[in-house]
Amino acid sequence: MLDSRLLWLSSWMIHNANYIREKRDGLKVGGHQASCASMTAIMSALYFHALRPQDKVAVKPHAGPLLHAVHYLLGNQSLDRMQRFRGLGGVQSYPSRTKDAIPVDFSTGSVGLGVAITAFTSLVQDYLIAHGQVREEDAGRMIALMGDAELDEGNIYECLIEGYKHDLRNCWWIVDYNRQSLDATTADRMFRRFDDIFETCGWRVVTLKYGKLQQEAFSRPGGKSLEEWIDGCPNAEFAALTYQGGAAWRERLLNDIGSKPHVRTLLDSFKDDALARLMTNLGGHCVETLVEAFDGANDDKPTLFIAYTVKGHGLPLAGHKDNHSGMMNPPQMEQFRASLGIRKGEEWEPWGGLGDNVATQLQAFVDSSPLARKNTEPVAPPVPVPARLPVPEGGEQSTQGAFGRILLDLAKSREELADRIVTTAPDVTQTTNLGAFVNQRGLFRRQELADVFHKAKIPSAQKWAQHAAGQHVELGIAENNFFLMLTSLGLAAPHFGTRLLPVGTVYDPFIARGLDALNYGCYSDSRFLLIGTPSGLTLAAEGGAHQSINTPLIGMGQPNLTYFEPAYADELALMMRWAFDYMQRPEGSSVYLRLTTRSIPQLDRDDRDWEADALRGGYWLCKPAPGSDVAIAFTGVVAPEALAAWEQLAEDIPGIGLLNVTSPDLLHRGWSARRAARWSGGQSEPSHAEKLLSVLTPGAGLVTVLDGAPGALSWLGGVTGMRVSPLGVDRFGQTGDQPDLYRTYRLDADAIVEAAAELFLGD
Ligand SMILES: Cc1ncc(C[n+]2csc(CCOP(=O)(O)OP(=O)(O)O)c2C)c(N)n1
Ligand SMILES: [Mg+2]
Repeated sequence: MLDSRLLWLSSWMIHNANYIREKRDGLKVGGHQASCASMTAIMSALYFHALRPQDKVAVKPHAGPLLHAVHYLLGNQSLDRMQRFRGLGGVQSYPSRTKDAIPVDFSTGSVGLGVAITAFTSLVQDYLIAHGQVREEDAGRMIALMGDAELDEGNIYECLIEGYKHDLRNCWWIVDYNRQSLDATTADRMFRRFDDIFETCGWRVVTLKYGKLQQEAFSRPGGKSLEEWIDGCPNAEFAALTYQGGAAWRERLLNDIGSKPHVRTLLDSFKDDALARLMTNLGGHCVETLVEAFDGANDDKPTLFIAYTVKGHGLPLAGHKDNHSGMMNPPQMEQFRASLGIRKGEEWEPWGGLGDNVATQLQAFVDSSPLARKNTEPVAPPVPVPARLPVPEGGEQSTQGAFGRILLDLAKSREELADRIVTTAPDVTQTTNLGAFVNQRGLFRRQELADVFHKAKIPSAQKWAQHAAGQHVELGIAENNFFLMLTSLGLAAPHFGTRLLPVGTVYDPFIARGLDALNYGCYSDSRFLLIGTPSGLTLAAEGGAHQSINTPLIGMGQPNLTYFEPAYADELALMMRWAFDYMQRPEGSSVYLRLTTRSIPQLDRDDRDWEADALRGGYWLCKPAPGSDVAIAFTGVVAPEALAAWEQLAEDIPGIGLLNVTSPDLLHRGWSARRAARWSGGQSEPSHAEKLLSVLTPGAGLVTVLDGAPGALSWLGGVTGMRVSPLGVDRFGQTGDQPDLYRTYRLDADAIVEAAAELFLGD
């Protein structure tokens, strides 16, 4: 009965948004009635029976309305928000941790990612158990309710492999196996393939093909023939017959197996409606079958439930190949309402159409479910961050090298911060300078593993003992996994009430490989420190495939991620300290640092006056004279070229300024927020970019330069109306040594001087 309630409420919510609520823009509102209908029994059995308070669930994105219906019945969701489904401030289209008002354990939307995140969160739970921060007896199950088309996403298999390596446990994936995706019915050839794949990776596979009605019918005379027929029926034909209904089922079955013993009698015992119900009484629609299966999987082995279903089950859309975005029309909806006995005007009543006694009993049942006892997400106590992180010594340093040394210093310290750092990398631990931290703090493994090379006394710089207290999670090369791992680690605070400070390193160009997973993590408001290194064509000899170009634009364009690109080691130490603090603030975000392996001469600083501005996005390395009409603005590794050009130019253009843009992201955000604030209220102070640039004369010339897409800095010209000459990289790189490449791509001092001279002299 609960499943038909969920079916009604989800269908009605979508119907209301599309057919009843006023529309102002002529745009489709949408919603997925058929995808919801497919899962009502699964959701009922899970939420009102199997789920325990400590379990966490990712719900198939297009079944979001069902999750809201569940919480509506529990009294956690308001009528107002339900009525504003897909409208501003209303129920979100797809479950969202950050935008929805009900408890959402995992955001979903980009299919596949919301599934794999459950596995990584289970690994994080194991990490916390091993580190004494979560008790084994409190371990929850991480559960994904997924569509069958999600099984086509590559990141699922990357996750399976990684999960196997890490001995994944406490994870259930429940497939709504309706054998329909958005466009089509699933290829029949995939039958049983998923069993093989998952079993190979250590999972138990439980297939729920038949419901109790079918099982009973199969046990009757003629039943075996019916069962064999169902097993042999191609997916598309099964779907089409489902759509056509009882009479079509009968005709087809009589045609195919009517001459077999007892079949006709068996079929005659069902009227058309009952026959249609029988034929679609698949395992995933039978609460009893589901409950038994969930109860049966009572250990911690990762388990895949393949629950056979019909897309649009119980609705006139059932089985139609175009039903993914299909919707019941108003007459169909009327009929559906009437069939449930719900009176007009009582459509939003949680138990409309049911007698008072039944309604009271159902409400009591729902209120006593473990879900009703689920606590709100905890707030983790903050981890103290030291006032300063020591700056590594050395006249010449690269930011990547300095990063490794700052982390090593932390690893050797007794700071609580150091105990809460967890590092991870997609098979690039050594080449991104994480190795020293790992030598110090060890590799995390639930079961201890000896370092074979160390035991055999084979010399190696990497002493990677693997044990439960280790603080580095070594991953295979798949960047999607890397970002999902970071996301899960960065959600430890709201998920488990204890904060981890994840630090992940990846080759900067390969951020693009995991970009959707990075976006997913940011959308979930997970908090981590992402190190993209090495970056840019400064990487020189590695060639064009490894030289990142547009990552500064990713850093600027990605919400919930603050991007910095330091030039010097002292800037980096400052930014890392800031990041560890900012990652923990309610208004904070994840942080991305774009680093390099090129060593450059460090500066002798006389003071720390530059620091506050560096954390706002930029500071004058060489202050311009008031009213100066030319300046150079640079970001990151091209600092020596910018300085050399500045020195040359200063002879002819006294008072020329040199601006070190430490975060194009913060500068741009502050500037555009200030513009918007003129109309929408808020910040009334000039932005940092305006303050920095307003010392120059209006219409002054500005040369911008970075080892990346020039658009990351060229916008600076718009701040006070300057003429800009943007230097940067807008073509693929290639092999070469650094001087050759800087000359070829016009990042060298000569190019900066030429551009500045041209601006100074006028175009
Ligand atoms: C990465 C990604 N690609 C495409 C989509 C668009 N999309 C949403 S649902 C869907 C098909 C889903 O089919 P299935 O997972 O079988 O779910 P069902 O609706 O059949 O339950 C697609 C292609 C998406 N949400 N995410
Ligand atoms: Mg499907």
